[in-house]
Amino acid sequence: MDYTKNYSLEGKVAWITGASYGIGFAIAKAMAEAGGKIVFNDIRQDLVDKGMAAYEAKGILAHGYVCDVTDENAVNQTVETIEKEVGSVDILVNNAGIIKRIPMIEMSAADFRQVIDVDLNAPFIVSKAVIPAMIKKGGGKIINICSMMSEFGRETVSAYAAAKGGLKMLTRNIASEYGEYNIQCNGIGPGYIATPQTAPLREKQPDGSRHPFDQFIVSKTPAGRWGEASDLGGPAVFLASAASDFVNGQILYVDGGIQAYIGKQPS
Ligand code: NAP
Ligand code: GCO
Repeated sequence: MDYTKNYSLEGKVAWITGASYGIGFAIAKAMAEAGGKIVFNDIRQDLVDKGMAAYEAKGILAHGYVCDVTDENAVNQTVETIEKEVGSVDILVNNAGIIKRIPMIEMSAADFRQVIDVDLNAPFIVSKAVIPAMIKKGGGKIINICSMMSEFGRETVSAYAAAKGGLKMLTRNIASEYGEYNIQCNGIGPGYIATPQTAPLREKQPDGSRHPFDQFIVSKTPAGRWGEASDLGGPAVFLASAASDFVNGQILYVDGGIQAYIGKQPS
């Protein structure tokens, strides 16, 4: 028996939210290569078009929809459209997310709420929209993109850490409430990944030196590098496949070992 078949997503409909680029795009690409039918969304048509072109360039026939994941009506409408045009969602990856790096006492309540809305409320809204069809179908997979900030805090990311900490517990609660319907809900906790979201932390300094935060992360990571979005593809395919049918409520950290390491002593 070819055990790799347990990792196949052949014929499964996978919706990766906010996946025109970045981590979502890399996860979608890996799932496509594992046989999945890829669905993604973004908040504007031009970004969906850009995403469609990017998927096409990789030889992937993706289905793209304009949808703001914080808008429950838009999400419910999109689920109906996906079901008509592609099929009911077998795999949901709650990937769409934002961050605002502002010292807490300088952050407006509106900014705090916006981060919570996208990073925590939206995974609730989208999961709630797809679970009924998963139950009817006999099961499904939900993967929430958490963060190291599901476990740690740091200066300026109070809203993001609160959201990602909450997303860890939402993951565990969906696993608890819907496991009996053969729905597995797990999280992926990426370490520091080189995407547009972290670009400000890697900007070259005026004197051409590396950003202090860039140097900090590399010194704290045994792998000695930032993660690439493609590093998340394998873990995502595993959690989306039959190979993980008895894995539920777990957060799989894909961080190059940063959480295991005290950090390289300064030379
Ligand atoms: P990114 O490059 O900023 O991409 C985020 C994606 O989410 C974009 O496509 C964005 O679309 C979309 N999005 C934002 N708000 C949305 C909304 N309301 N509705 C629909 N789509 C929306 O971020 P990334 O680095 O790929 O991160 C993806 C996920 O991984 C996020 O949840 C992030 O918190 C998490 N994460 C990232 C890292 C890292 O180091 N990069 C580490 C741990 C976790 P627009 O272009 O339209 O804004
Ligand atoms: C930051 C970074 C992190 C990463 C990621 C780490 O400002 O600290 O953006 O939050 O995005 O979440 O796992």
